[in-house]
Amino acid sequence: MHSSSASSTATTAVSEVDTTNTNKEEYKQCDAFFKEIPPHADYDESISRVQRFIENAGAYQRIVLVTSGGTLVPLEKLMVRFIDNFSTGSRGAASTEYFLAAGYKVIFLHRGKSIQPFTRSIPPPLESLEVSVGPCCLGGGVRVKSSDSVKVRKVLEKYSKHKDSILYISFESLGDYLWYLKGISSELNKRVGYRAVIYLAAAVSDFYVPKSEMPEHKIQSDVKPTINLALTPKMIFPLATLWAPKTYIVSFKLETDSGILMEKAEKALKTYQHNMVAANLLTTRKTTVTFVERTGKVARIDNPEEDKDIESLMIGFLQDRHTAYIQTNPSS
Ligand code: PAZ
Repeated sequence: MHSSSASSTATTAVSEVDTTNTNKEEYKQCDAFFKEIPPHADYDESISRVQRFIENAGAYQRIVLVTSGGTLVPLEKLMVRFIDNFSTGSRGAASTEYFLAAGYKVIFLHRGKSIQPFTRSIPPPLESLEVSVGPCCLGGGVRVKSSDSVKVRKVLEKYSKHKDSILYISFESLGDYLWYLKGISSELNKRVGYRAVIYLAAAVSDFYVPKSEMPEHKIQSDVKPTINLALTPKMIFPLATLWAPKTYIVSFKLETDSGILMEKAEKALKTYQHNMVAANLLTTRKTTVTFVERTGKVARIDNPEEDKDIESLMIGFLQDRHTAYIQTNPSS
């Protein structure tokens, strides 16, 4: 049986922070990053797709931007090598399915080859398909093996139900990702407002190689290379205060040391002023996630069975919190 629990306790409320002295510097750092790193060649076309998706969604529709997978950081302008991270995209892909089931439309901003909604649950084609005997016209050809057919059918049914409610936008690099985050969140703020959720499950690199430090050509191996990394500007602050202040923003905090996780989650809320942090540890991220809210409320979601999706419980919890948020913003 699927056992799970969500427990709530109140901690000290995360206090409001006066941003007047800090925001100029934070915004400036982001502007400098966007001046240095141009958007992807498909950026304008992708933002037009986002606009059409939102327009077609209807006036009262809730929409969530789910970010998923890891960002790549190029080491050379003509890139051969890059820095990457561990993220598989499993969290974002599973969450997308549960948001769809909860009635949200989803903009799925994902790393190109990361795990995808729906296909994540079916075996790869070379394992699940077989050649059937006889000529094609008499029913011969390729078919799903009987051992997989129930599973594949269920996924196909779910996919056809939701396929018009999901918009796929892919990224590879840190720069592509941050441009899309800014562009899509601004559209959501303008056109969807309080009914929009921004769910930041992607693992975003904290470091990058500035253009001025980046060699044009492949780094040669005859000398030991020196790579100068710069800190990626913290984008959640401008996201929450400038680009998309009406939206309900959930960021994720990943740590490997359990001793600092909650402290870091609370600090993130205080610094960035968004709505919720989902705190998780690398090794237990599929079984435990702790939500911390601006009000100071803490809710721990436990899912002892790793083969079940913890995201089902997470999205149920978030949907309730988002409903409460919409209700406290009467103009929505
Ligand atoms: O992508 P995945 O399912 O392998 O992992 C999910 C996760 C750990 C990347 C996500 O839950 C998360 O914590 N994202 C934010 C990571 C960060 O602190 O940058």
